[in-house]
Amino acid sequence: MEEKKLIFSAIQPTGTFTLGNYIGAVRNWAPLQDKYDCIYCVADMHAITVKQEPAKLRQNILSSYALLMACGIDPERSILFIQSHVPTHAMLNWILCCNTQFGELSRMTQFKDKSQKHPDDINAGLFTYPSLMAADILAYNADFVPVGIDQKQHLELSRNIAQRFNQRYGDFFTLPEPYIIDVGAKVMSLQEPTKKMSKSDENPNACILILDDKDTIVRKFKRAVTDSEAEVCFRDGKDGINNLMTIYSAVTGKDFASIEAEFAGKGYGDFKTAVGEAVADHLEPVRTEYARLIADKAYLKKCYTEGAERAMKISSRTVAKVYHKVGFVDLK
Ligand code: ATP
Ligand code: LTN
Repeated sequence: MEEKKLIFSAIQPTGTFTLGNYIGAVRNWAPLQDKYDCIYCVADMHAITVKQEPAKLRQNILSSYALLMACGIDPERSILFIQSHVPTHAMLNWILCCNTQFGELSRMTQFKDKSQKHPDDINAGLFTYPSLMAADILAYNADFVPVGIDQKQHLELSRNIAQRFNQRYGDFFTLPEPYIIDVGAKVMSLQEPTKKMSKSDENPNACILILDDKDTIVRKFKRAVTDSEAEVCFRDGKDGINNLMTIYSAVTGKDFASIEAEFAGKGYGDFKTAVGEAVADHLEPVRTEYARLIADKAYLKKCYTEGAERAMKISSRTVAKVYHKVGFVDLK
């Protein structure tokens, strides 16, 4: 039998997932379980590269874990774990840091954006974030990494790090490939549609959280920034409408031509309401399943404990081989 390819991805528990996280990344993870072996992780170590309040972080880690399950990730079929439970990521990170160049890290746009946003805390972890992300992926020798388009640059760096290691120490790591969807790989802010929708946006009207209730979702869409025309069509310069069309297409499966036809002669008000309702209806089952899971802490604990054990088993083999390759003395 042909061996299945391996998928790895992760998300930071920096808050409730947005519609951007959902459409661009997380909702694509469940269907991949049919065709691939999948490993998914809550990247809590990445989250502390910006300041987090400890009690809130702990809550966010658990809720992110439950949300991933509510989005269809099955912790038996796949490996679903919390990054800090599996110390091999930090171990491999160090080796990879020593194979990553300062210049490469300096070019990362996420580092530049986040250091501008948090000028009082430009810490070393924020700078070396991509090496830890490479460690996450390479610890399992993943073939494909499903992410939104904003993570493409980090993935290219992971490939370069893997390649450099392979050249220095002999072929070892699989070079991971990004797996990026066509429609919705970058969902934009509802208030500033030239910026990506982000969990950490301060303006609550800018992003839809996947646990928002229907009224909130519809209200946020009604307030979405558009343009001064009145035509629902996908065109350069119509960033707000293009974004709403992308979202509507992602949740209804309709293509742009049929969306344009559906709203021909109608105003933006009708269109915004339709998008809001479609999104709320689409997210309803996720909200219901989340409420059920988050109430069952014992079950969540069982799942993340087993997930960590399974992840540790695979990644510790990788780390032992890497330690040997770089010239460390074997302990056993
Ligand atoms: P933060 O605001 O804390 O930086 P974030 O909302 O950007 O967080 P991440 O945890 O960095 O989210 O990303 C999780 C996944 O969601 C990644 O695969 C990322 O590419 C994807 N993603 C994030 N924002 C969007 C977006 N607006 N559109 C599409 N995909 C997105
Ligand atoms: N940096 C990612 C989260 C992340 C990740 C990973 C994604 C951490 N480790 C490994 C893919 C593979 C982000 O989405 N901001």
